[in-house]
Amino acid sequence: MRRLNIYSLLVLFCAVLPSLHAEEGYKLWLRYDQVGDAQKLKAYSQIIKSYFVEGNSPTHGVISHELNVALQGLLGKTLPASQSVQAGSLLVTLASSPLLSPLNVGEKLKSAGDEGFVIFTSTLQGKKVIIISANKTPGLLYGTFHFLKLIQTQQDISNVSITSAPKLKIRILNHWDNLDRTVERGFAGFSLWDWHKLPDYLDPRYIDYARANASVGINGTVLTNVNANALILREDYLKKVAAMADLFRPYGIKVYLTARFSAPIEAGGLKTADPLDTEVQQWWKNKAAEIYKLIPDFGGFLVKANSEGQPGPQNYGRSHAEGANMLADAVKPFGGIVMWRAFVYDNNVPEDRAKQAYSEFKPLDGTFRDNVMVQVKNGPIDFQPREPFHPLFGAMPKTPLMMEFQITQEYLGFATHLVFLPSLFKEVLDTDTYAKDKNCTVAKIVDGSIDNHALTGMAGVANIGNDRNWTGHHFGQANWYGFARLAWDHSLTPEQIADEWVRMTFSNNADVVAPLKNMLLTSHEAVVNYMTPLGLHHIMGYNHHYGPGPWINKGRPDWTSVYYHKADSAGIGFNRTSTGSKALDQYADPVKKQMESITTCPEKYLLWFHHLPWTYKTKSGRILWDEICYSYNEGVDAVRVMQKNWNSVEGKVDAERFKMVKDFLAIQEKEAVWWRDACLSYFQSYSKLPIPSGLDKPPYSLEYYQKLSFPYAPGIRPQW
Ligand code: GCW
Repeated sequence: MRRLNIYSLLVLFCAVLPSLHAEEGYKLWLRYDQVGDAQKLKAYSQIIKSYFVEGNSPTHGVISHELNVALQGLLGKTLPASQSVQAGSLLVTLASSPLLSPLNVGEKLKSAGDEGFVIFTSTLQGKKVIIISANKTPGLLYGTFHFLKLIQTQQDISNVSITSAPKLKIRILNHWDNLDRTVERGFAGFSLWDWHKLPDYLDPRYIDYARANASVGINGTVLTNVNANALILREDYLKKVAAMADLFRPYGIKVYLTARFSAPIEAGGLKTADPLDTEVQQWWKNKAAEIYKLIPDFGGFLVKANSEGQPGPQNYGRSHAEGANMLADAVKPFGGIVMWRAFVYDNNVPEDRAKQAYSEFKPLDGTFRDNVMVQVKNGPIDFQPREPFHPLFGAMPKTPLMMEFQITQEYLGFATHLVFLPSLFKEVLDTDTYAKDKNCTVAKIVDGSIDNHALTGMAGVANIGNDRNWTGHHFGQANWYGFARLAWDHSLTPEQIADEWVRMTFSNNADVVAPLKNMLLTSHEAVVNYMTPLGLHHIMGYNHHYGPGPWINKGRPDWTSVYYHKADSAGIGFNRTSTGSKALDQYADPVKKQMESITTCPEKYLLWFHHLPWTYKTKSGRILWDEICYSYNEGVDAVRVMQKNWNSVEGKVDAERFKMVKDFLAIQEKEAVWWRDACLSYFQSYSKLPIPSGLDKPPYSLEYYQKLSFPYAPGIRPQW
């Protein structure tokens, strides 16, 4: 009996072993599981009988490989790769192919540029085929992945007609990865880049990284942290970078690096890094030439200068433009660009931190070289759960402004909270800046359509590490995916993105799609409510930014919480109106007017712009204090609904991912309660008002919450 038990356990263990391996989340949204719906499977198999990839560049090789793997998985059988047009061919070829001459494909691709594509059903040589075509090879790659997505999400492909082109030119990930493999604000393990073994050993994972990015149209990657190390510019490191660039090239991905402004001193032995010094200028020119010799398609530099202790042109009394232009001149002959960050603020400046980037950069509009983009974070403080849009959007018409979003959840619960960021991204992109007139949304500023810029882009601070599932939380993958989809097409809705991602990553089963979409689409509002409702911001733990810390009042004032919430016995909130810091002066008139008036200011931004008494009557009819209490509770409740939704898919998704997400949701629930209780305890010490009846009261004293400490919270360099 005993033996039998052990035996059956063993059999059971062996039976789950393969699926354990298969369900670790490594495959992201490229799972290519066989189409479950038998009718659809039959229809797909009747329509596509073989594939024909015409051309033989390395990218064509990538396409053939992907089609081979994907179609085999999705259709459950090997499709022949043919070299001629046949009935049921999936033909992948450039518009210039003589095969397509009868079809006038060029016309369809007129505004598709170098990366756009068409997918259409047609008749060629009397045979019914599906054609994926593009002006240039990258378009074929993107078209292929798009086509595969149609099957992954079980769309009808009996008569396809799709044209798609990216709205932005540069769609790039920013890795805040250090050379020692720690990742600043990274919560998914260590850096993927194994610098020690490069360039001799190329981890196959680099290819999977490139594939995943190509599948969603990412075409650039900044490998190194913006808090930069000049070592990356040394010859041996550049060779490592070149090895990665060689791997990424067939996937349409260019490599970029961060440039430490003081590199001429640290890496070049010069006495200064003054951008107007001719020796310094020459050093950068030589460095650029050296880089381009190794990496002919090197993308360029990303720079954080004179911000949070980083060196920059202001160390020499020069402006950001003078610094950026020096680097721009160095890479210009090779077609490179400079992405110069506008994330600057200085605690020696007595001005509201929210105003400083604008004050610094707006006067520089029109003084940057044409290969410089100014990279602006979505909001004026720092990737908070919710911020109004950054006032620089719309304020620098002569300069291409690049959007910087944070995909890694530095301020949104790290990797254990499920928060679907496309909701946050879209809220910002769709906001009207009124820069010229109405309908000048942030998206239209960024895509260059308002001010006629050809150089356009969007950067996402990556949430990727060497965890097997890449992003720590299985649902963190949706943020990588969603960022990329919006960088390609900012008109997509969070609902569309969630739908695609759920179907590809989990299941097309309606009983799974509906609850998972519900979780995703309610998650952003939930985190805002349980962390920083009604416009509150920057009240997290000090330095590591983990958990609540509204009491933080020591150190650099603009790194404390009290600087931002300004709670006192009279009320709470940061007055940024004309009677306060006047930050609203930095916005166009209609925005300013709307936010300035307490009756028209949306309540989601109330305490961002106004300081109000605890007894102020909010739109719900409740006093402000009560509204804060209810909002925190709504956040907690929403997490509990997410848990219910997730529990409903047990048995309908694989057990491994189910368990991990369930455990993470329990952490999220616990931490949402912690945020609520800690913040309400603290604010109550000022409001002196009771928690409304019916709502949970914090179980511990304020001192209890204040004493919690997390010396090893992840995301910053270990300090032991
Ligand atoms: O939000 C802050 C982070 C820093 C980061 C900085 C930046 C890379 O706390 O860790 O540094 O933003 O964006 O430069």
